[in-house]
This record gives sequence, structure tokens and C-alpha cells, in this order.
Amino acid sequence: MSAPASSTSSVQPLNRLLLTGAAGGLGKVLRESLRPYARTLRVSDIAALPPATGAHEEVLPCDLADKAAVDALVAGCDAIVHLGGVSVERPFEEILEANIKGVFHLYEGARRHGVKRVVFASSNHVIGFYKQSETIDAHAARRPDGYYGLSKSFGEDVAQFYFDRWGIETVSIRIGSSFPEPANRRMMSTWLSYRDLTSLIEKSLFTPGVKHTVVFGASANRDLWWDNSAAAHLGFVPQDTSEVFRAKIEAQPPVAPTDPNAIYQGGAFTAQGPFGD
Ligand code: NAI
Ligand code: 15L
Repeated sequence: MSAPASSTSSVQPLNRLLLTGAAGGLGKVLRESLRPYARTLRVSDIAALPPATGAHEEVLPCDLADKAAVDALVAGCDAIVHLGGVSVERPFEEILEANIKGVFHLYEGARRHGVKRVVFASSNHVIGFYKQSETIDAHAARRPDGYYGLSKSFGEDVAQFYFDRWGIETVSIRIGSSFPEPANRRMMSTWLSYRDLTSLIEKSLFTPGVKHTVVFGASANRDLWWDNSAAAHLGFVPQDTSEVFRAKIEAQPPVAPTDPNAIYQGGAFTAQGPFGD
């Protein structure tokens, strides 16, 4: 198999790529769009998945909280795109199982089975308590906006540790809002198209020498809060922009200036919880 057309020239084609969270919103999209990047795409989730569509796919159900199951899941893969886990703010105990134990299990499996590269779906909620009036880069101190953001912050630390200790390279993508289109004014800044997401993951898989790189995942939106100069070596150049949705979004009722959605980069996540008091 030849290297993907738009990737770096020194690319070694992947033999088997693991995609976790394959039943989710982004997983369904990437199951299709990542197909050219590996001979075999192994897709996994705790939720039901459609069967394999051909010899190029393997479907393996797995709970990320189950260490032995994750170890078996990772065996034989040479790279991982890790999307699996709780993707919104939830009680800590749920986040602990899927995201915190889950990311540890994944990297332990990667260490044990010689996986060289991980693409970690981090989140803007790692830095959600920055104001929308601020522009930050990947070196800015993290300001998680909830248990979910804390779990992604932990995941970035795990990625750094497994690079420093074991040489496993990771690109942690702090995804903004990746949906078919932005749903509100905040997402005019944070929106990441599926095409740009796929391109960023391709760069994250194939760029040599990434060590542990943190990159913000946003399209070429007009009012960006994030400076990606620290990840320039990835060569990611977004092709899409939320501007095409501006008229539709600006037809929505205005957001009160006191609403977290108008103040913080993490929007409403900054005001969720506590749970169960
Ligand atoms: P999603 O919630 O649709 O998909 C997550 C998938 O993980 C689900 O299919 C779920 O069944 C699976 N999962 C949950 N717990 C699991 C467990 N214990 N074991 C195995 N699988 C488990 O989320 P979405 O939107 O597809 O996001 C994918 C990833 O990207 C998530 O990690 C999310 O945190 C991250 N992300 C997504 C953003 C977006 O705008 N879509 C923004 C920032 C980060
Ligand atoms: C996320 O991290 C979530 O996974 C996604 O569902 C959106 O809420 C997104 O952030 C966002 O901030 O818009």
C-alpha cells in the first residue's frame, strides 16, 4: 500500500490502526475517512457497532475500563486513534472508569505491545476556564472546566509520560466542536469540520518526530481563540470555516453577556455539576 497522497513523504503505511469510540459521532465519520490510512482498521466501542464491511475491517467490542480487554484490543496494532470515553460532563465515577482508567489502560497496552503512535482526542475543556477574550497557545497552563476536562488533562499527562518514559509518540488534539455545523455563537469560534478533523488526524498519524504534541482542533474560523504555532510542524492547514454558517447562527436569539456561553471558552461546561449533592 502506498502512503496517503497528502501525507509526509517519509510515511510508512500503517498495517493495523485501532479506532476506539467507533460507534460515536466522530467515530462513525472516521471509520469511513480513515480507511485509506491502514491496511486493516480495527474499530472498537462499548456500544453496538455495525459489522465489518470487508476484510479491511475488524470489529472488537471492548469496555475501556477493563484492563485485560484493552490489552487484547491493542495487541497487533501499530497506531491508535483514541476517541472512546465519556464525551460530556458527567459524574466523576463515570468519567473515572471510561476516561481516566480507560486512557491508562490504553497506554499500558500500547507499551506492552509496541505501539509507536497515538492520536488522543483531547478537548477544549482542558482549557475551558479561559475567557473568550483571551488567545492562548498550547503552552498556556491548563484550566479544566469540570471532571470531563480534568480527565482529558490527565490523558495529556499520560501521553507526555509515556513519551518521556517509553518513547510512545502522541498528538493530543484539543478538539473544539466537531459536528456537521456549528450549533451556536460559541461554536463559530470552536467549530472543526469533519474534513479538517480527518486532515488533522492524518497529520497526527504520519508526521515524523511529534514527541508529544498538543494541537487545537478548529477550522479556519474568523474569531479563533487558539494559536497553533506550537504545532506548526504538523503542517495542518484547515480548509473549512464557520463563516459559511454566520447568517444562520446570527439569526439565533442573542446570548446574555452573563451567560457562560458568552464568557468562557468552555461555554456551558464551566457551570455544570456538581452531581448528586
Ligand atoms: P461520542 O460520545 O459520540 O462518542 C464516544 C464513544 O465512546 C461512544 O460511542 C461511547 O459508546 C464510547 N465509550 C464511552 N465509554 C466507553 C467505554 N467505557 N469503553 C469503550 N467505549 C466507550 O463522542 P464524539 O463526539 O464522537 O467524540 C469522540 C471523542 O472526541 C471523545 O473522546 C470526545 O471527548 C472527544 N471530543 C469530541 C468533541 C466534539 O466536538 N465531537 C470535542 C472535544 C473532544
Ligand atoms: C467536547 O469536548 C464534547 O465532547 C462535545 O460534545 C462538545 O460539547 C464540545 O466539547 C464543545 O465544547 O462544543
